Amino acid sequence: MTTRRTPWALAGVLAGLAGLATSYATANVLSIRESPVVAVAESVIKLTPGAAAERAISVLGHYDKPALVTGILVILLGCFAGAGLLARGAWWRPMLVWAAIAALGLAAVLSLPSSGATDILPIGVGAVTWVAVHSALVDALRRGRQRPELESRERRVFLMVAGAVAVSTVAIAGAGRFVGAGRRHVESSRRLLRIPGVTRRQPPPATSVGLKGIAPWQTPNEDFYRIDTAIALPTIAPEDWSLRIHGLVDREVTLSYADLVARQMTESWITLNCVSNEVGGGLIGNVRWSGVRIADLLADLGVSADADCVFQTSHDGWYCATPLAALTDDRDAMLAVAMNGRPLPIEHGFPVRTVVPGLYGYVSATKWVVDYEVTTFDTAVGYWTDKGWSAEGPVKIASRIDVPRSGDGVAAGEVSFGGVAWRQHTGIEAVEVQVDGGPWERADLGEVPSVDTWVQWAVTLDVPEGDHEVRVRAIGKDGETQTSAIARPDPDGSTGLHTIEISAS
Ligand SMILES: Nc1nc2c(c(=O)[nH]1)N[C@H]1C(S)=C(S)[C@@H](COP(=O)(O)O)O[C@H]1N2
Ligand SMILES: [Mo]
Repeated sequence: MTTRRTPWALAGVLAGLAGLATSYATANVLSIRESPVVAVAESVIKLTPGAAAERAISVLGHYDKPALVTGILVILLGCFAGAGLLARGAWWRPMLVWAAIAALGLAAVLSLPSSGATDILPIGVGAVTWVAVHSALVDALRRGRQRPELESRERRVFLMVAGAVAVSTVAIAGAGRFVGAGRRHVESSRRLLRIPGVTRRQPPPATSVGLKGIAPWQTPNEDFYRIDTAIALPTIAPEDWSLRIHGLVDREVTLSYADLVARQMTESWITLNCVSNEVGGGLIGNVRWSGVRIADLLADLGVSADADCVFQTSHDGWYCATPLAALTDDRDAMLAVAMNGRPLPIEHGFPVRTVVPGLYGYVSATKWVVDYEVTTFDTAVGYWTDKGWSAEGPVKIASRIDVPRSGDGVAAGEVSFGGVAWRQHTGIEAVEVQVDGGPWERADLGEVPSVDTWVQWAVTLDVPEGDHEVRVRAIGKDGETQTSAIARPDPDGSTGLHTIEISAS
C-alpha cells in the first residue's frame, strides 16, 4: 500500500515545491519585499494574540520567526502531499487544495500595507506552476497504472520527470535569490550613499493653507506616484552607472556618477505629473529634487544650432524625446540624484533620472537614464509618441478639490473647501470655486517658492441645506483660465473641471 501511495504524495510535494520556487523567484525578480510565504508568516504574526506571541518569543527567542516560517512550510508540505493523494480520485480534487492555499496567500498579501496589483503576481505564477507541474507528474503516474506491463519503464519516466522538477525547482529558487541579492546590494549602497551638496529641507511653512485633508504640499517619497514600463526594476549601483551624451554636440562625453556629483548641485521644488492623470486624479507629486542642471552640462559640451531635442534612453530600454528649449532655458531641468534630500528610491530612477519642470513625465522624466542623444524631432520619436501620444508634452493648467471628498456629507452653513492647482513653469495666479453654477469665488492661495510647483488653495463658502455640485478652476500667471471642455488624457493630457457632489444637512 505505502509503495503505491508514495509516488502520488511525492508528485504533490514536488509540484507544491515547484510552485513555491516560481512564486518566490517572481517576488524576487519583481523586487516585492515579501514573498507569499513571508506574507502569510507576517499575517500569522499580526493575527496572533499578544499573549500567545509573547509566549512564543519567550520560548523560542529570536528563533520565533524562522520557527514560524518553518512551521508554515511543514504545514504546506502536508497540504502538497494531500493534494498529491487526492489526484488518485477525480482530476479536479487537487485543484481544491491549490486553490485554497492560493486564496490564503492572496488574503495574506492583500492584507499587507501598500500591496498593489503586482504583489498578486507571484501567487498567480505559483498557482499555474502547481497545476501544470502536478498534471504532468500525474499523467506520468496514470500512464504507468493503465499499462501494468510498462510499469517499470513508466516508473523510470516518472522518476526522471520528478528529478527534473526537483532540479529546476532548486535552480529557479536560487536564480530568484541571486536577482534579489543584487537588488539588496544596490538598496544597501543606496541607503549608505551621502551625496555632497544634497540637503534636507522642510517646505516653507506658508506653502500650506492649513486645511486638513489637502494633499501635503511636499509629497513624501513613499507616497509619490509611480509610472513605468519596467516589470523588474533596474538595479544599478552608482559605480556601474554612466551617462553618454552625444549626437549634435561639439564634444561627446561619458559621465560617471562621480563625475556627475562632483559638479555644482542644484536643489529645487518641482511638481511632476503624468499625462495619464485624469481630472481630479493623483498621478502628481511635489518634492525637492537635487541634481545637476542639464543646461550647464550641455553648454559645456556645445550644442549644434540644428538640434531641437534630446533623445533620452533608460537602462531598461525606455526612451523619450525632450524639447531642447526646455532643457537649456532658465528653468531647473536637471539630472536628479535625490528626492527630498535622500538618494532617489530605486523605483523612482536610482541612481539618476531626468526632471524637467513644465513637461509631463512621458516626454521628459526618464528614470535610470543612461543616454542623451542631442538630435532633432524629425528623427527622434519617444516611446509614448510612437503609440500615438503628442511629441511635445507641456503640462496643462489644472486644479483639484481634495476636501471635502465627492459624496461627503457636510454640515450646512460655512464649509471649507481646499485642494491643489498647478501649471508648472507658468505658475498659478488664482483659483476659483463655484457652487451649483453660481458666481466664481476666489480662494486663498498658499505661497510657493517658484512657478514650478503646485499651489494649495482653500476657501470657506456658505452652503445651504441640500445636494450641491462644486467645481474648481485655476487661472495661470499668463492669464489662461482652465477650460471646462472635457478631454481624455490621450494624446496630450486631460482637461475639464474637477467637480464634486456634496450633501449639506
Ligand atoms: N525608464 C523609464 N522612465 C520613465 C518612464 C518609464 O516607463 N520608464 N515613465 C515616465 C512617465 S510616463 C512618468 S509620468 C514618470 C513617472 O515618474 P515616477 O514613477 O517617479 O513618478 O516617469 C517617466 N520616466
Ligand atoms: Mo506618465
